[in-house]
Amino acid sequence: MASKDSKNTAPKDTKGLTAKKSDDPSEWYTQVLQKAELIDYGPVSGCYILRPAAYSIWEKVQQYFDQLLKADGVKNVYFPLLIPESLLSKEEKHVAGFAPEVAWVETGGHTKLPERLAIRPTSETIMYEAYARWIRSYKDLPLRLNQWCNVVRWEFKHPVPFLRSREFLWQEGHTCFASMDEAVRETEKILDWYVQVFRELYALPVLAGRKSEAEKFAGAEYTLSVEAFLPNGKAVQGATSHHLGQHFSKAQNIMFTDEKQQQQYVWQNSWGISTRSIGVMVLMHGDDRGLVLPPRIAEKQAVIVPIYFDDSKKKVLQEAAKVRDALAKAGVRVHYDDREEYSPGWKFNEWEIKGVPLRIEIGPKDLAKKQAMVARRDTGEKKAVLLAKLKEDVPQLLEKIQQDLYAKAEKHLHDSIAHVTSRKEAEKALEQKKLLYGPWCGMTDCEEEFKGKTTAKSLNSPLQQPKMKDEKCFLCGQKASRWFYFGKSY
Ligand code: 86X
Repeated sequence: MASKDSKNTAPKDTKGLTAKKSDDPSEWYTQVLQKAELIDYGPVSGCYILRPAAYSIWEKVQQYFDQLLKADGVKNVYFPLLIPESLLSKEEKHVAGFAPEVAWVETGGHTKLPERLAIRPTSETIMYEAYARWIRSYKDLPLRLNQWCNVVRWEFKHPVPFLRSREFLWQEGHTCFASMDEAVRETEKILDWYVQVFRELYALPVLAGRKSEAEKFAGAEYTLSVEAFLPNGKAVQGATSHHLGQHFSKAQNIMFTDEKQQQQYVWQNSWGISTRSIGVMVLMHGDDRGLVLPPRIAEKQAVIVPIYFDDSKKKVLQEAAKVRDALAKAGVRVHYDDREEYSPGWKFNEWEIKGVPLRIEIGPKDLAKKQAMVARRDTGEKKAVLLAKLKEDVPQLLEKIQQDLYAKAEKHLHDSIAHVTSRKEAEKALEQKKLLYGPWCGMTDCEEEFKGKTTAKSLNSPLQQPKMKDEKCFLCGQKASRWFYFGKSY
């Protein structure tokens, strides 16, 4: 009940986090996900329930990215979940290395199937089998399709919700072009869109660039990626955009007749972003009080908590409802928490754990001054705003929070980059949980050797970079070919 003494004395909090982000990050992460009601555990290890709070974030990503795709002429499709073993094995490099991760269906009811069926780990082979039949002439190109779906990869490393789950949601784009040039240009365009998703929605800065030979998708000519850098000193791949060259079109015979009546293999790309991105956002912005949501992906952007006593109840509830209506009209995703069975303090805690960007408190003293108290989730700052100004100030504040979260994360990223020119500097920087940036030879054995000793690997290499003069590889001292980011990674 909202009673006289409920205003400042929240009940001993049983909902709050008991782990600190800096002391025990993995316990903190587990608690945040559960207490913010993003995730619950399903009956199968590594397969998680995405509750409404998590799924709504994914829907925002879908909406935003889908719009970019549609405006650019990409069409959505849905291909079957089950892929016959013979089809999955069509492109050797595709399955090589991945085979231990494939989950299989072997029986239908009580009958053993004549051929095992893979639960899609990715859909290259099943889509390209159809592409080979659909594409006949240059007039059928480009063919640019995307699907939003789930995939299963039977990881054996211990599962982590969002970051390393056995089933996850993603979009996978699969495109075919008549020329290599068009395909190459598309890989960079898509990469840019992924940068935008991270920046504009998740308020996360990422490093965009090209993967090393060792870290690229084996079925690709080259792989572009965006990488985020987490507060725990680990990098994590956020999305990828591959140029597949003609590897798959040759393996699966995807050919077209060009304008000179010549038979040609198509040039292909594939690209994807997954629900892993939600985990990156949680880890990056969350704090000791719980989740911190960037306003653009928050289902509830502001929550109104009325504070009243018996004699002020009617008036407060009335005014709070008016504020809700005015904010909704101004385009704010506002929630009015008028539950009577919880105290204001209890509600404050709940919305804090759940990461709602703004809390608007309305009590009798505030109303007497024609104002409300507005508290920011990200900084804890609280200030009075005139009721009449809420409809302008709240949207502005939300935008400010979005920008500030990005700026804070960007500063962390910037401060975490160590420019290195020698192995000694590199090892020291890793101990300090830094990200390495240095001139590198690009050789796989050089990368492998360093990875064996430090577990750090190459992340990517910016597409635009300073001209190489006579730089030496920071690891082996041989001639360097490009500037690369290195770091410990998820
Ligand atoms: C690589 C490549 C690519 C479309 C993307 O990264 C974006 C969206 N696909 C995915 N990859 C596999 O090809 C793969 C294959 C098998 Cl058989 C597997 F079991 C796991 C895999 N994991 C990743």
